[in-house]
Amino acid sequence: MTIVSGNGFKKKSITADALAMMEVAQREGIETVWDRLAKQEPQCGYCNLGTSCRICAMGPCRVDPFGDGPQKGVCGADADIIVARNLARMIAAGASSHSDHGRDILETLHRVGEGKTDVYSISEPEKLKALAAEYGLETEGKSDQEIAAELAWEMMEDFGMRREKLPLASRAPSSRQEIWENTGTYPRGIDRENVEALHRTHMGVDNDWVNILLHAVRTGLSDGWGGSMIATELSDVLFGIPTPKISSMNLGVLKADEVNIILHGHNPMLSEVIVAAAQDPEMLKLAEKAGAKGINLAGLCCTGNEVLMRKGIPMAGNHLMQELCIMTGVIEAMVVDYQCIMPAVTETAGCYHTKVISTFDKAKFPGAEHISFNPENGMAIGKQIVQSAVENYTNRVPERVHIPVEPAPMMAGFSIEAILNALGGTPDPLIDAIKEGTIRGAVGVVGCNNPKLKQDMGQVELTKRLIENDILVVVTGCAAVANGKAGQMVPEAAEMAGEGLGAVCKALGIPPVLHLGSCVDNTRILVLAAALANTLGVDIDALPLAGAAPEWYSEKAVAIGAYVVASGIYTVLGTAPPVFGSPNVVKLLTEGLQGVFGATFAVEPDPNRAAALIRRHIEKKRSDLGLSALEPESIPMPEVEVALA
Ligand code: BF8
Ligand code: SF4
Repeated sequence: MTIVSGNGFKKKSITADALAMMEVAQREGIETVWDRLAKQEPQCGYCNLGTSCRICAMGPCRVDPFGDGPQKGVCGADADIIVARNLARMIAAGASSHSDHGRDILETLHRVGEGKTDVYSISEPEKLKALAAEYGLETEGKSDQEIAAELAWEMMEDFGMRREKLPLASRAPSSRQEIWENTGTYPRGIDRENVEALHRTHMGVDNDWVNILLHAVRTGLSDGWGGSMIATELSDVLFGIPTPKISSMNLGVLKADEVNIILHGHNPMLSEVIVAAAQDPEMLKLAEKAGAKGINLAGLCCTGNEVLMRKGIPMAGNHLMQELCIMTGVIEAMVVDYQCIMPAVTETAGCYHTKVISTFDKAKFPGAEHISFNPENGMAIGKQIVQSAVENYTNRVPERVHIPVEPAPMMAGFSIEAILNALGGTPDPLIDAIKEGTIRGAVGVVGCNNPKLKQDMGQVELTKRLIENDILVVVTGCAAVANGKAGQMVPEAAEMAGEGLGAVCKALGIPPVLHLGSCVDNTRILVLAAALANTLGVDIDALPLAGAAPEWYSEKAVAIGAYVVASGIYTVLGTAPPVFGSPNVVKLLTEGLQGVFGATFAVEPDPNRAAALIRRHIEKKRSDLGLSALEPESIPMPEVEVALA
């Protein structure tokens, strides 16, 4: 095997733990995501532009919009149609992933309602009742279990075809809902929009590229105001509303003298059970017998974020750490559910004693041990998984143990309820600070790692520039983990913020970068934005807000981008989406959407330039609201000087 990352690995990450483990990979001849990327290069130019199509057997086709090659596929589809279809399919896949996760949580609520589970119960009865009221259900005199059953039954309709509008979308300002109605993008049924997206993008159905993209937006909205929102709301109801707590991040959270279990994936159903099973006296005794001092759980990706937010479980790393963490030699089991789990992890684990344990029947990994998770007897399965990890402790090879860094402390747990609580119960202090200009605005910095970009740099640098210019940053997903590792999420990080934001954070004892949770929890940002807009009596697009996904890689991130922009929030992407083969589609996404949804996309890989774009946007919004504002163009646009990869 050729290890091509070689001495170039310093360019691949800004984090000390990743660089240290890349050295181990090189020394031991273990392949990583960066090596595989190098072997793919140069990647296909047509696919990068979005102008390749393989959706039917008359193809595959490639069109060459800027050259002398074919301008149409065999069926006659041009670059606009092919790019729009491909983008719509990305959004449908992303929205389906989030929404199917939401469905799994919903089915769990349904089981609680039916009394068919040995492990789950209602943790937040008040939130359950409030949700039931939103769905028009009578709760008076009913038990939590009865309400759970009725609410679950109602929410199952959200996935079907009887609704004309998704109920949770009515949380948006009425002016926003009117835009959705007038453009035919108001989401109806979650499954319906996704299936229709697949139907429309079959050969010979929707061939009007604008019409395709409008439906893609509707599909995205069915995720943001539907499937993802259900996932977040019901996870809170079942597992608890997150509250602020101190925890830690990076590979230093692993323990050399304990059994280490990594929780990787997205769905908190299983990980919540593992958290309970790992505290079971019987399991702890087994661990002791095996010679370990305890059982240490650590998260990866969004499952990690879920248990960090609610239980304070430390986080081993974000997306690009999944192979590297195994090379510490201390992982007894990597327990995976679904999404963003590279199939490569089983091969890396094969170089060590680590077991990869897959748990969902819809997500199997060759080379992994499969323990099928069933919520009805979840605790027994949770214990079986923990026991399997504990029994593996004696197989650890002490000479191969290498935990390269000390953990970085950080604060997580900022649900909207927790933010309002920190503000004294109402959003007014935040609104006042924005009005006064001590806080200029707020930005959601979200999304993934992508090996094409230096790991964590986009997230961390962009966040730095924003907070030092008094812009509050809220984070989710793998972006949040980057900020945590970089020390931007402790209350002391108020020192890194500008004078105005810093003073507010110090007064409240909070960091200038607030961890809102996993990627489905981007819906917390929608809820906060809608609450701010409704309080001020304006639409979301009038607010000094923006979104950014500096290092996104996944289809889910594209779905998020679609619903965030269609909800009125300007969004800057760090990785270019595969749309540049159609100048028409690019113009629509970066300019045309402004007239429809009051927000657009921008693509800017350089975090300093992305920060300037966002600051200009926020100052423009402030000025439009009649608030004190800088002249947007007075904010300098830096030259590209950062080495991106
Ligand atoms: O849903 S941020 S790499 S782990 S897709 Fe995946 Fe991206 Fe991480 Fe979470 Ni979100
Ligand atoms: Fe080619 Fe058209 Fe078939 Fe796509 S749908 S593969 S462009 S013939």
